[in-house]
Amino acid sequence: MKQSLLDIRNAVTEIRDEDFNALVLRCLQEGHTPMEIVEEGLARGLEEVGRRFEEGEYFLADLILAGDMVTGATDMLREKMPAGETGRKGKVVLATVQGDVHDIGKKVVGIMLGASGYEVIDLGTDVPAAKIVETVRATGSSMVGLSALLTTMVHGIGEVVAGLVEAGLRDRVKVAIGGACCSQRLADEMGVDAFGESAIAAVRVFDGFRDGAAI
Ligand code: B12
Repeated sequence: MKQSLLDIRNAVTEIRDEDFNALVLRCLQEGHTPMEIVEEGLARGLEEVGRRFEEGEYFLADLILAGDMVTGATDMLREKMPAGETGRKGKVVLATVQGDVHDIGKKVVGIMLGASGYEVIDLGTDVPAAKIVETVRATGSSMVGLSALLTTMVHGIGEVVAGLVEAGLRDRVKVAIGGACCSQRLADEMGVDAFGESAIAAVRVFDGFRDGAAI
């Protein structure tokens, strides 16, 4: 791995925010794509922060600081992404499930989907199932992306599926999930159509939805 990507990863892991955005910019200037910087640098660094938190070496304040560092860098990278022909591929309603405020990964997924031609309706974090279903109905969207990082909140995924069924929308709407606590197994259990392990996978998943259905 290139040194500058490693430097980004280490800065996040060790929560060194001094000159952090300059480091990210340097990496861009060296020719790395925003996606490489996110996946190889920022996300890997956060993974290690999460591990240290789990082991009691880091505290909540550290999670917050690391999260802020990465959010700032992600917002900066968003501006460097090519604007796709927005909406060409259809509308995706994106949300983090109720009770969960993690949004860095969802934002990255939104950036990638936008850049590859989807219109992204990002409802934010901690979103009740009813609001997601209502947005699908009101916008006529046929795709939903749900982010879930907390094991304790995954039931929110099932609530969205149930809400779509109840509203008579399930037949024409495809649902994908992603986030640290998601897996193909969880997707099967919750009755959703797909699981994506990264933002790049998210594009593949939603492209697959379009190919498989008359949208
Ligand atoms: C940063 C962080 C925070 C920040 C979030 C800031 C923010 N604005 O998002 C803050 C400090 C707020 C936070 C709070 C908490 N957190 Co936290 N957090 C993290 C951490 C370190 C990184 C998450 C992250 O941003 N990763 C980087 C992104 C890029 O990766 P990602 O989210 O996985 O997204 C990628 C893919 O999953 C995928 N993807 C994501 N969404 C979607 C959606 C679709 C549709 C698709 C296809 C793909 C996809 O693409 C993304 C890009 O590649 C993780 C550790 C980890 N390993 O995940 C813990 C972690 C998720 N947190 C955890 C916990 C316990 C908490 C708290 C409960 C702590 C507490 N005691 O209060 C609170 C909960 C608050 C709440 N109600 O939600 C646990 C969850 C354990 C569990 N399994 O339930 C983790 C795993 C840490 C740990 N190892 O213990 N956290």
